Amino acid sequence: FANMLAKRGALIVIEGLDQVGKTSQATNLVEKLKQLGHPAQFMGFPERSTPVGKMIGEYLTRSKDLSDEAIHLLFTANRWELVPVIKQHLRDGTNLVVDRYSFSGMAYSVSKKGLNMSWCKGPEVGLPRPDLVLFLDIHPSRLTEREAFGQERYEDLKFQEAVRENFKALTEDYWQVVNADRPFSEVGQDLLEAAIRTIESVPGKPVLRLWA
Ligand code: FDM
Repeated sequence: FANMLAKRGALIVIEGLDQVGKTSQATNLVEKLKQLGHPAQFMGFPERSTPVGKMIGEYLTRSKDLSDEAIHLLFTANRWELVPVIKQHLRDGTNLVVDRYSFSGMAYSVSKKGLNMSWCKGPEVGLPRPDLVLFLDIHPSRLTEREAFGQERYEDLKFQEAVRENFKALTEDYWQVVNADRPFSEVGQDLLEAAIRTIESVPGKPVLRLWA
């Protein structure tokens, strides 16, 4: 991505446990950014509309079983197949707000025990590195109270506790941890401020490669 130095969009990722409010916050953030004159576009992983995404969807709703290795690689492939779209948006100056990315890919797979960190990381290496990761943090016991919790695979308290620990182990300097156990609008305001700071800082900076 060495030629992407001029005015470009920021790659902003929202991460966190199931049902913490990532999708609503991401959608809201896109709207707020647009209102302030920053071109913005929502994206989410898994993107279930592609052929790979359809297999992931069937796995998550339990209509299909796959080995832990196979589903891990499908989640990664689902990101790689959208890299051209991501790069085009950033080049066009559109800021991307992405609901889950490789950090979910790592945190969930590694929580399965059979898979280790370095094996899981391999296929993620070289994806566009986010300029900002907003980690919506909450204690998992606060999530099990929510109505939709428990419907899909992985929505189990013990598993979510492991996922939270594995997320935290991935923290890097481009991460910001946001306390998500607060009213929606307060969380949203923090996300907006962090996003704008990042958007203003990216022009002239290349898009880096994740874990490379
Ligand atoms: N998930 C999501 C993974 O295990 N790996 C990944 O790479 C991604 C992107 O899929 F339980 C898990 C996390 C969650 C499930 O996510 C579906 P959504 O946000 O509920 O669609």
